[in-house]
Amino acid sequence: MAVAAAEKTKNPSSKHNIEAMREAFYERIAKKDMAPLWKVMRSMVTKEPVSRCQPHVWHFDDVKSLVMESGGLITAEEAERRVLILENPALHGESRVTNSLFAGIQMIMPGEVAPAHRHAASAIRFVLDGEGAYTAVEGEKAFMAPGDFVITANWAPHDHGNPSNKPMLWLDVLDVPAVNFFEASFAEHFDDAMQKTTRQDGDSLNFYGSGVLPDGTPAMNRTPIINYTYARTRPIIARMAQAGDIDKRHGARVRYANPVTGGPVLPTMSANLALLPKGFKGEPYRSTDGTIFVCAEGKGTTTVDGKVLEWGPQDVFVVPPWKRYSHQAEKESVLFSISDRPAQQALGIWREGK
Ligand code: GTQ
Repeated sequence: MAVAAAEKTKNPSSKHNIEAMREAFYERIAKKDMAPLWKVMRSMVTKEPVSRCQPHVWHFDDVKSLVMESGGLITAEEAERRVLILENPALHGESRVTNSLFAGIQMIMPGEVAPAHRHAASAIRFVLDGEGAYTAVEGEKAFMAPGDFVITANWAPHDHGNPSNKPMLWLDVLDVPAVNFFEASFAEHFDDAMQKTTRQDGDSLNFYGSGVLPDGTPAMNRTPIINYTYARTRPIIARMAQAGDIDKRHGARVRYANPVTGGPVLPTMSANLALLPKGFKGEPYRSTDGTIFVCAEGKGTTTVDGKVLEWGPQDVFVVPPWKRYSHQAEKESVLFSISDRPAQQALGIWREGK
C-alpha cells in the first residue's frame, strides 16, 4: 500500500488522487486531535517577525477629553481602576496595544481612591497631567508629577489616591497579555482600600538612587525604586545632549536601571528616556520589541514603515515589532519609551537592526 502511494505521487496523472488521499487523512487525524505540520510550517516558523499590530498615535487632546468624560460616568471606586484602554487598531477587543503589552490612560479625581489590590502582572505608570496624586506601593507613597516613571512590580500591593485639587492622568503599561499568554494570572483584593504606609514618602529613590546601597541588599530581578522622578532624570539627558552624547537613532538616551543589579527595572519590561535636539533626524532602527512611546515635551514625527506619526506633548504612540522607524524632532523633544525587551532577552530571542 505504501509503495503504491509513493508511485502514484511520482505520476502526475494521479495528482488529484494523492490530494484526495491527503485530505481524507487530514480529516481522519483531526478526529484524533492531530494535524499535519507541513501545511502550517511556513506561517508558523516565519522567516522574519510577522506582527498583527499597526503603528498608531493617540493624541492627548482627544484622550484627555474622553477620559474626563468617563469621570462623569463612573467613580474610581466603582470601576476599581478608571482606565480607558489604548487598543491597537488591529487588535480591537483584545485589550492590548502590542501583542504582549496592555496600555491605558488612568484618571483619578480629587478625593478619589483606587482601592488596594495586587496581581501577577507588573505595571508601570508614566505621568501625563496633574500633580500631587500618589501611588502607594509596598508601604511607600510615591507622589507623582508629570514625567515621573513609577514601578508597580508583580504581586506588589498598590492603591492610588488624589489629595490634590486637580484630576491626575497617567499612562499605564502592564504585561497582562504576556501573563495571560502563559495563563498564569492571579489577583487579590484587600479589605482596606488604602494600605498602611510604613516608609517615608518617596523614600526608595533617595535610598537606592544615591550611589550607596543598604549593606547586604539582595539582588532582585526588579528595581527597589518606586518613582524615578522627571526632576531627577530630565537634567541628566540635557547634560548628555550638551556633551554631544547623542545616539544617531535614539538621541541622548538613558535606560532606567535597577540600581542593585544594573539590569532592567522589571524582568518583563524596560524603559528609556531620550532627548532629541531641535532638528534631530534619526537614522532608521528596528528591533523585535514592539515599543510604546510618550512625548513628554516637544513636537516631531516618527516614520514607521513609511507611515508618519505626528506627535506633541502627552501624545502616545506605538511601533510594532521589527518595523523600521526613525524620529524627527521639530523642536527639542523628550520621548519616554517602554517595551518587553527584557522578557525577549531572557528568552534569547531579542534582535535589533537597521
Ligand atoms: O492601576 O492597578 O490600567 O490593575 C489595569 C489594571 C491599571 C492598576 C490598569 C490595573 C491597574
